[in-house]
Amino acid sequence: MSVPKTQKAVIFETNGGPLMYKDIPVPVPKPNEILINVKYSGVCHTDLHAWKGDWPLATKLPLVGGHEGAGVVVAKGSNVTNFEIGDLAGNKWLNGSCMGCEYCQQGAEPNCPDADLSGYTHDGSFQQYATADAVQAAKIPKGTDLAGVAPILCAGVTVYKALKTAELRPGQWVAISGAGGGLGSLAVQYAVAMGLRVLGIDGGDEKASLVKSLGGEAFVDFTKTKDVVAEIQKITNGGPHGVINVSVSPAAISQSCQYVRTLGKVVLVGLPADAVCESPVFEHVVKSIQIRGSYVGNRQDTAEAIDFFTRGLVKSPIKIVGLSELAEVYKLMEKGAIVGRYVLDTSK
Ligand code: 8ID
Ligand code: ZN
Ligand code: ZN
Repeated sequence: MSVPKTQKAVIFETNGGPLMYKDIPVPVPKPNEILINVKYSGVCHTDLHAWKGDWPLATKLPLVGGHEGAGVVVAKGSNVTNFEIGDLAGNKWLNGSCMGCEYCQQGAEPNCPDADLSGYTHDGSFQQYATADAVQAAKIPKGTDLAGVAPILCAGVTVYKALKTAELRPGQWVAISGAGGGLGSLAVQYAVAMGLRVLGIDGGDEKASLVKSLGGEAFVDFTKTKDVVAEIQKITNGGPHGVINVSVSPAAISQSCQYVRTLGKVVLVGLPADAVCESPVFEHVVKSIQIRGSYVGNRQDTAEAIDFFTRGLVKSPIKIVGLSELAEVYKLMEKGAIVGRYVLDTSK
């Protein structure tokens, strides 16, 4: 396969600075890396955090963002044995980890203190050709719809792992807070596929109908409901057994500790800047609730999450626009106005 010397990318030089759509050199894979010709890339809210630089972790600069890239392997380094040219592969958030620490050793590679992150510490998928560590790169089965699978590479893997972290049983209630966004719209479907009863929480009629169409049994509109806690507890007859927090609202996250059922589990996933999850100690103890963090997923979680997609159990509610339109996507995302997920076509 012939690989050009230059390519289109969206790159920024300072956090919050101009998002430049321009020609940059095609990166050369290191011995442990593959080069992916990215066809489509999802836009995760994490990419917006990275561009703004609002997390307590510095980004690489200049930076090409993006970590939901789906494409074709067009070159590989001399040590790579698990990918062939022509295979389908994906860039995901965890680009690489040390593989030697206590956490890597037990398969908790995302928790590695030396984790290398696509679109954060390593140039990501908002370019036509992106490198990826062959150990962590996602394997995508031949014939898979690349635009549809793109959001699975971060959003899908993350919510699937978060649902496993909640340790719920079929027939129990799970609330998805932020259900109409990128992670939320996939969380609703993974939860339904796992046999759970889903209550979605988000704002606006479009998000309500999306959540219902994806199998959500109930929806609470936080912009219209006077007492969100009481309403959720009424619908679920005492509160959901688990809550997956994928909103970017600190208030919504703290609120989930109030409406969760006795013995229930609150899972933290969304990462609003400078947020604190407040849980009143008395109720926390008497109800014996648990608060757990969940951070993307490992290679096995990735393979399982992709399998749900390729088997048709989960669909990606996507809108496809050109790579050059990333700045407009960020504007909509900042307002909470995105229903489902935006995916960038790198040829436009
Ligand atoms: O591994 C992880 N923990 C991980 C992986 C991937 C993404 C964490 N994240 C983080 C992102 O960095 C971001 O902080 O998850 C968060 C959500 O990412 P997203 O799904 O890509 O964002 P989105 O599409 O903008 O969806 C957010 C939704 O939250 C709703 C919005 O309306 C939107 O639909 N929301 C808000 I903002 N306030 C709400 C509230 N009070 C609310 N929903 C319910 N109640
Ligand atoms: Zn992400
Ligand atoms: Zn490690």
